[in-house]
Amino acid sequence: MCHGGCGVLVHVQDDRVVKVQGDPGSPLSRGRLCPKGRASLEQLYHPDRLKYPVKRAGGRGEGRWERTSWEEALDTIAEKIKRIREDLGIQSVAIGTGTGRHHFMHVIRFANALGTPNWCEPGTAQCFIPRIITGIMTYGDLPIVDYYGRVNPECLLVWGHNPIVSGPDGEIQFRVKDCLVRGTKLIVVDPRRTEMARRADLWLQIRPGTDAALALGMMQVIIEEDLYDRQFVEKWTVGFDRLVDRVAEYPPERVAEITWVPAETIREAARLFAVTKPAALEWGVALEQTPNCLQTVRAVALLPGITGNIDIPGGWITGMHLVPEPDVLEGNLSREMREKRLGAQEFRALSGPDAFFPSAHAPTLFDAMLTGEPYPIKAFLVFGNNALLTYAQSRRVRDALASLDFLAVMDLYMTPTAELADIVLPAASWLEVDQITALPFIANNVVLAQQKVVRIEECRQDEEVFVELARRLDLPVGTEDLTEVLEAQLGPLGIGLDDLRRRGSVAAPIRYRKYEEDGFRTGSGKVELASGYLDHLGYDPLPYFQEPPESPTSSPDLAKQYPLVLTTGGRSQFFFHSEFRQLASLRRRHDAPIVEIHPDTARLCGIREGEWVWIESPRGRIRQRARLTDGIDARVVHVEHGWWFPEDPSPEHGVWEANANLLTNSGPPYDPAVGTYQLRALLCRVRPAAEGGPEWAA
Ligand SMILES: Nc1nc2c(c(=O)[nH]1)N[C@H]1C(S)=C(S)[C@@H](COP(=O)(O)OP(=O)(O)OC[C@H]3O[C@@H](n4cnc5c(=O)[nH]c(N)nc54)[C@H](O)[C@@H]3O)O[C@H]1N2
Ligand SMILES: Nc1nc2c(c(=O)[nH]1)N[C@H]1C(S)=C(S)[C@@H](COP(=O)(O)OP(=O)(O)OC[C@H]3O[C@@H](n4cnc5c(=O)[nH]c(N)nc54)[C@H](O)[C@@H]3O)O[C@H]1N2
Ligand SMILES: [Mo]
Repeated sequence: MCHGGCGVLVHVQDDRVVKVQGDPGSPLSRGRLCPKGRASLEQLYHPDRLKYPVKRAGGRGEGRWERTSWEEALDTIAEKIKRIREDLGIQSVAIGTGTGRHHFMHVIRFANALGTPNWCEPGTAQCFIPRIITGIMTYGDLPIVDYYGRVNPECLLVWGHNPIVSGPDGEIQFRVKDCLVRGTKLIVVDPRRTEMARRADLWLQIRPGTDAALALGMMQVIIEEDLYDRQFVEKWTVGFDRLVDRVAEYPPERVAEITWVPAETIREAARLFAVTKPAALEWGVALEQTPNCLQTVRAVALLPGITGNIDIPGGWITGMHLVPEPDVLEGNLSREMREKRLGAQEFRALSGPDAFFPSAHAPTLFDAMLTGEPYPIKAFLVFGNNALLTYAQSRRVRDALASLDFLAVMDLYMTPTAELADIVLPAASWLEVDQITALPFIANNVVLAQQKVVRIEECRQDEEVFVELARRLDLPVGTEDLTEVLEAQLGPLGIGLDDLRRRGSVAAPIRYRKYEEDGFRTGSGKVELASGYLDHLGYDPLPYFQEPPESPTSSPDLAKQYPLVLTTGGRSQFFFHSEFRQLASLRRRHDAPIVEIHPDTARLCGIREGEWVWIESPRGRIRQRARLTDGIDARVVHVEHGWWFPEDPSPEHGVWEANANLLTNSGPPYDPAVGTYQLRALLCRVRPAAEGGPEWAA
């Protein structure tokens, strides 16, 4: 139901799942489950699930639907694609998806098979991909924390991340908790006092959006005080001298002014991280949601490098890569099409022909829907994304989707996004799909099998739809059954899908210091403190700090009207983005969207605990319920993302009430290399909502 990784035992009686429990034999979770996992049956059999395909019966977004057959639905979609392909070219058909669910790589595979360069996801410029490409350009691979060997990390640097709630990317929360129990020293960089921050030896309460300055400042201390790993740096890195010059611009006193973290705390954190061995970096999505995304991620990424913690037991290691990703049929996309990808010319590390993991730039794509420039986008096929909730500036997204000739959405529920579609397809949930998943993501140290145990009504898994469409369109590739693709992935393991299912999972012992045999898989064969890849693409090869474009410092006039710094999206244990608001057991535990405000600020604004509050930014306003806490800086406000109210009337389902992305900004400036827009580090103001909460909350 999330990024996965917890092994379960599924009990079936008379074709019905009656119980889902943690599997004590699971190599990652060892029998434990989070509240979402325990709500699996509620999700599987929820009465509001979409059960068969429907087509629009009234005007777009009127909420009137008519049942249709899979045959008719797929024929209609194939016909639309054919028509647009003939009239305008296949690049005018775009494919959308959400974060790494089972079908993620298959969406890319399908887009490449179709021949369109325009697939997108709310995360590519805002989540994980910047960390992956930074890992590749710097270390030749994405490093992860070594929770898997005999040596426990002695120090964890947890940055913009709350893994014991979010457990993302297959680094599940239980592993992090187990690690902490063994007495690991903890440094947490977070504007909020999370559970991790509470447990920390050092908590650096940073001003949102200033992380690059802090990382550069910590490196300045480590280098100046000679605490870096001289031997490793000399033998295995390039660009150290240039890094020394760069960090000289960031002495702790200057960094303290930028970040609000006291200079002495910066020094302490730098020392603790540098002298404790082995140490590792546990970094999160908060680094990736401002227009200085890539250089922020790069700055933080270099800390384990200069301290010699790369690929050592208990350190920051590269993975075993037991199985490859599914073949995404990249060869099917011509150079010409790659150049045409929306964003390719400007955001060369996100969308360009030389990008490691190319996708379209979402704001450019929505603009093309609205304006027809640089060329029209006429159809959007969305597989698992509630776009009105997870892209910035939701009203603009709504306008873009409403302007399309054709919108198809595949989902588990009739979401506010699906309500705008011409055709809605019923998706299978996790107990209804076949897949293999290798975790943690990218590292692929453990391979797990997941198998379809039941089938609900006419729900199908997304991959089946891609194959059906590829066949209807007579595509030259991408027409094989899913099983064939999965078997091909298992090739290197020398076992078949049935074997893997019998075993449940396969793991391999970790090998360390792999670079001693064949070097780092970067252009230079070394750790690139100065990046040759960024240099080649025309970007600064060394990390730097840039003030967020909307902040008390960079937009002081605006700050007079919106004096508070806004950040969004810290995760809740009970939801996954916009999902699960229907599930009673989870909703009971977290019934309303929560805005966190410092008690002093609340007093100034006349806000009381538990009261409904308007949060306003230059782009819009929303209502959430106040939680007063001195765990947040008095100058900062945090709102939750993903809130809609399935119980509210169709077709809007309360999407304009509490949705954080009415406040965020999808406009420029963007990160020059990866096109990131502003989901965090914005400005806002708060005041009590005299009218109370939205209707449902009454
Ligand atoms: N339960 C649950 N789990 C999830 C998800 C979910 O929705 N629900 N989503 C999944 C996905 S796709 C992702 S990407 C991951 C994300 O999971 P994480 O990487 O853990 O990210 P968040 O919880 O969004 O934010 C982490 C912390 O960043 C802090 N923060 C906010 N702004 C800043 C800033 O400017 N600088 C710093 N240093 N910190 C800041 C927040 O206070 C928060 O505590 O979680 C995944 N797992
Ligand atoms: N303001 C703000 N916005 C954010 C973030 C933030 O921190 N702040 N975080 C961002 C991040 S990191 C990410 S990754 C994105 C995530 O964005 P998304 O992954 O797009 O998340 P959702 O909007 O919840 O959309 C997922 C939809 O897919 C459906 N679904 C679930 N499983 C399946 C399936 O197997 N098949 C199909 N077809 N549908 C399925 C769900 O019912 C849901 O409607 O959000 C981003 N948006
Ligand atoms: Mo994400």
